[in-house]
Amino acid sequence: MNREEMIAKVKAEMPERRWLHTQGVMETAVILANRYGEDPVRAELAAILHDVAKYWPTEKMAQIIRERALPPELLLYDKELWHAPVGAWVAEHEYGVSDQEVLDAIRYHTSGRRGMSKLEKIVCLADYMEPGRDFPGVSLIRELSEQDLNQALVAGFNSTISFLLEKKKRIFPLTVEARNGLLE
Ligand code: DGI
Ligand code: FE
Ligand code: FE
Repeated sequence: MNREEMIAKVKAEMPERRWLHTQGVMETAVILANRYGEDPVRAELAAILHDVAKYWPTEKMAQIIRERALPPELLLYDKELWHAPVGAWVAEHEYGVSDQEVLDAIRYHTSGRRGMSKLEKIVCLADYMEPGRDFPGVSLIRELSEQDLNQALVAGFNSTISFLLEKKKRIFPLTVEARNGLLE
């Protein structure tokens, strides 16, 4: 599947506002890849597909997690986490992506994990700070992203963790580990 076919198929999977967000993540991921010495083509590919499963019905995501042996503990945490590993599965099996690092950038774009690759960090950070994002702390994340990929990403996880604490939600352990790893 070429880039244009992929874009058309992804666009058809989501409402207009989510496609605008995806385009913002694509642009931002390319900028960050060029800034931090990563391949902009792979960063853009992961960005195109990162939210491909965002609008799948909950039950369909749960089914993929169970049947395709994705980490079952995901089912104990917020459903918002599920579209990332399911998206990686869709990218591989419905879009023919075979680059494991691109698939991992999709897989970990929401939760993060300890020892993230540069590509994973770029996609996760681009998702936090694309131009359409507006939440408390986003301007600090954008500022930090000019100088320090790790510190910018820590600021991103800080805002998610604060949000989850405020909502009295559970925190997926990989997010805590991702943040700890970046601070070591
Ligand atoms: O898919 P997007 O909206 O573009 O962004 P995302 O993939 O980063 O999803 C973020 C949502 O996931 C956000 O509303 C917080 C929620 N979430 C729930 N539990 C966790 C979590 N995010 C992280 N990083 N860790 C969690 O434990
Ligand atoms: Fe997402
Ligand atoms: Fe996103």
